[in-house]
Amino acid sequence: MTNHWVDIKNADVVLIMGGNAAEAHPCGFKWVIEAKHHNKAKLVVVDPRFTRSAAMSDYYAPIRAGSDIAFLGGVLNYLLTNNKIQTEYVRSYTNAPFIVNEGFDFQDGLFSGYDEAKRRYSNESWGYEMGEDGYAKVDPTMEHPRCVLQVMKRHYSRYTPEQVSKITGTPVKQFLKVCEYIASTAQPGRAMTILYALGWTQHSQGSQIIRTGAIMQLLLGNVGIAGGGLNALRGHSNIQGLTDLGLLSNSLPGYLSLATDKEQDLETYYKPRALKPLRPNQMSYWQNYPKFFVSLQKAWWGDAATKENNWAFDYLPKIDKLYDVLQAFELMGQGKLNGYICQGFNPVGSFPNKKKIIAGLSKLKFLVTMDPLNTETSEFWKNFGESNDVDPSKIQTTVFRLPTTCFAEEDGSLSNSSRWLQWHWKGAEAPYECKPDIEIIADLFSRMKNLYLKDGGAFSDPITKLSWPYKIPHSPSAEELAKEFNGKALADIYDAKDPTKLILKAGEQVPGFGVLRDDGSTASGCWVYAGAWTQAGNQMARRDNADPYNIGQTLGWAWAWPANRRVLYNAASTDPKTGKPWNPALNLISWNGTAWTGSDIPDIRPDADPAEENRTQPFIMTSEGVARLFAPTGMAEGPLPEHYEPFESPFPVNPMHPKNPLARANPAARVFKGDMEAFGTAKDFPYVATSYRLTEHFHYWTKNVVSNAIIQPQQFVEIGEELAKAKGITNGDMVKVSSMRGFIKAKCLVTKRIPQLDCDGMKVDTVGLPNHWGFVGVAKPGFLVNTLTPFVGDANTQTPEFKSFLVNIERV
Ligand SMILES: Nc1nc2c(c(=O)[nH]1)N[C@H]1C(S)=C(S)[C@@H](COP(=O)(O)OP(=O)(O)OC[C@H]3O[C@@H](n4cnc5c(=O)[nH]c(N)nc54)[C@H](O)[C@@H]3O)O[C@H]1N2
Ligand SMILES: Nc1nc2c(c(=O)[nH]1)N[C@H]1C(S)=C(S)[C@@H](COP(=O)(O)OP(=O)(O)OC[C@H]3O[C@@H](n4cnc5c(=O)[nH]c(N)nc54)[C@H](O)[C@@H]3O)O[C@H]1N2
Ligand SMILES: [Mo]
Repeated sequence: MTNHWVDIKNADVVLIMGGNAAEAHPCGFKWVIEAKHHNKAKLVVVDPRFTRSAAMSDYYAPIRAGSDIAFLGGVLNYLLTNNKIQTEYVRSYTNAPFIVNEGFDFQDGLFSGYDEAKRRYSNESWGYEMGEDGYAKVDPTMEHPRCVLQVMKRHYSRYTPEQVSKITGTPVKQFLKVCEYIASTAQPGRAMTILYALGWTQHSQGSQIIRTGAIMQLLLGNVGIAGGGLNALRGHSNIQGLTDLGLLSNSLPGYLSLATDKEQDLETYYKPRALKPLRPNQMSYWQNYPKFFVSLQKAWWGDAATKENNWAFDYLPKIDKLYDVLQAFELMGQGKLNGYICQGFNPVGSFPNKKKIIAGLSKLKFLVTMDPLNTETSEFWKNFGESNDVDPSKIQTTVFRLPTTCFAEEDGSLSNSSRWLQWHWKGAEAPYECKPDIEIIADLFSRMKNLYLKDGGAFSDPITKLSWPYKIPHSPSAEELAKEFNGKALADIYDAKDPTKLILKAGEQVPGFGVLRDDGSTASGCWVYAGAWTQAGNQMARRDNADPYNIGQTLGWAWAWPANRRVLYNAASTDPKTGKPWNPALNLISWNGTAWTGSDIPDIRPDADPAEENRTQPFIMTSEGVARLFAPTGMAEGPLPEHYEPFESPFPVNPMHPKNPLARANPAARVFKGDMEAFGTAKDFPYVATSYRLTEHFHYWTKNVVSNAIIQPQQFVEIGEELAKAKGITNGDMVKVSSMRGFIKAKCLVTKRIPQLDCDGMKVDTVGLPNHWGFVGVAKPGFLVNTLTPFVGDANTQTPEFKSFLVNIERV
């Protein structure tokens, strides 16, 4: 979230699109109700289904799954042609005035720089025109034909309401009504928040859907303000913590990244990461990358990370490709990966194309599951049901099951969607032989280290020299780890501007990332968490809910990264000329003549006077200092979002580019060899399927709980009345739903809540698949929804396309 849960109450319009907060985030959804009651906010829901969120809305519009870029592209066109943008905000705080290179082009659905053989873009032609002073050129009038605003106007002019309706199936009138609600927030003093989750992320173009939402919010001046923002409602209670701590194959803690195999020395590694500012006076905060990186290496390897060995840079692996979950199972299937530690993860249930997942597991020599529960994954070899995925007599895989505790049986902190780190205390002892995850991993580590010390081995330094300063080596405590993430001074630290002024003594906890150094004198395991456990103690355990401005800004409650800031980019909530809030009633920060003060921690240089020419801008993490409407780097499939069809869709061509087959689905998405042929077509699988959650279950855990199993006992699928009639299906019938990858059988619920859509004369029906059951647990054993889903992911994140694919349905 750019903002936070409580802040939702400050919104004038709440757009829930690509999520179903009432169902999947029922506690947080109360702030939507607060906004409605106390702020007269309008709730607008856009979803293929009339959901529990829609039931509480002021306006609902249906949409075909997988077509959100077309919808939002149409909104951008509406805003740009009707001048419903907050012009001064856009001029000062976005890259709308930046001039794009002459070489940039977009033709037939493809941007310049496409390599068809590699299915990959080179982004060389997507940059800005550079001036002789070394800075990017801008045109503050935003009239230059190649400035970002004009490039965008041309790009989105193709998304007319009629074209949007053809692609999305949303009737023109309903689409325009949603545009009106959205456009009503283009003025200072009105705010819209967007709440989204998997309905946006789980698509082959998910990242670009989210970007389109962000672009829309920027044009409206809704980013950085109270009641605004782009708010990802995260999933598992600590999944925000997972990304913060870098638990992805290409990440390091604090959004640092692993080096690629082309970056074998430290200087080459820093170059694309510690970027110089593209405009005068801008902070380009990532210039501090070396401080965060060296501090991380010191936290991990202590005295073994020295200036001479480049802070142990060689101890880190260099990656040749992304090792995401799809990649791991692809490699397993090829026999190139033969051991797998599966910690708190049930891929047989949760990853696409169950047959392919099971085929991969079947080739392993060993599988370790660490879980409080028994799972489908630990029993993959059982060949449950009718799908005949495995022959148990031929499986050689040894499965080790290590029972773990769960969060209620441990101390620790959870990072929620608001970026708040909230400390929690153990509520009960774990039963039986369960051990905390930390203890299992720590024990595994010490045994491996001892083996290396005893027997030697190739390049064992990264393991034998790992710093391990915990009181009980086989069981580090949550407190010790939290202090390590925060970081401490390894030597006396003096003020950078006044070298006589001692600011921190050796051994003291750092107060924040501002004091981190790149000379080895500080350590910090996750720079964005610096400030969470300072000399003043555990900030995550704070429980002061004082709200002095009465707008939900409780800076004394827990601790938020970065720097306890609650609304990111909050300097954009002020008029660039005066530094006074656009909306004085919702004061995040304002300029008092000498400093920035207010209800939040300023997201700008503390003494950045608005009167200064070229003063520091609020988007300090970009090298431009402003937000990117047009992204010259960072996106796999182009600098501006464009509609592509899901890999399986009822449209044989992309209606935006009917003549170019290369531009049908995301041209930069990674498709493994053989998987392109495994996509189905509308001839055999004429219906759009989408999968989702129910309040009554949490994934595949609660089917182990009797009470949950009683309320939602078994798999069902949902279809609309038109489709039911066409197929002769009545409510309660057993049906078989099949895709190119297999089939499931389930009870069918016929509902008015899934409307049939009309896409330019083509009738589109949706099959809804709640995704909570399997063959382990106390609920009725049966099929897994992910038998049906395709093995393809988003081009940037590799999040699987769970939300739009093709199926057939028949009564059995
Ligand atoms: N009770 C309960 N709560 C949960 C969970 C749970 O299992 N049970 N899981 C948690 C986790 S891990 C997560 S990640 C979150 C997920 O939270 P959500 O993303 O809100 O949950 P989903 O139900 O997967 O999907 C949301 C909605 O997206 C819609 N949708 C599908 N395709 C599209 C599309 O193309 N466009 C648009 N606009 N909408 C589409 C679906 O119809 C559905 O209503 O929930 C969390 N909360
Ligand atoms: N078709 C389809 N598939 C989906 C989705 C969808 O919308 N549609 N959503 C996707 C999403 S967003 C998610 S997050 C995934 C979830 O997929 P998974 O993470 O694979 O599934 P879960 O059942 O949430 O959790 C896995 C296991 O973690 C265990 N666990 C709980 N607490 C602890 C602990 O403290 N330690 C350890 N070691 N284990 C613990 C649980 O018992 C459970 O067995 O599913 C994905 N799959
Ligand atoms: Mo999730």
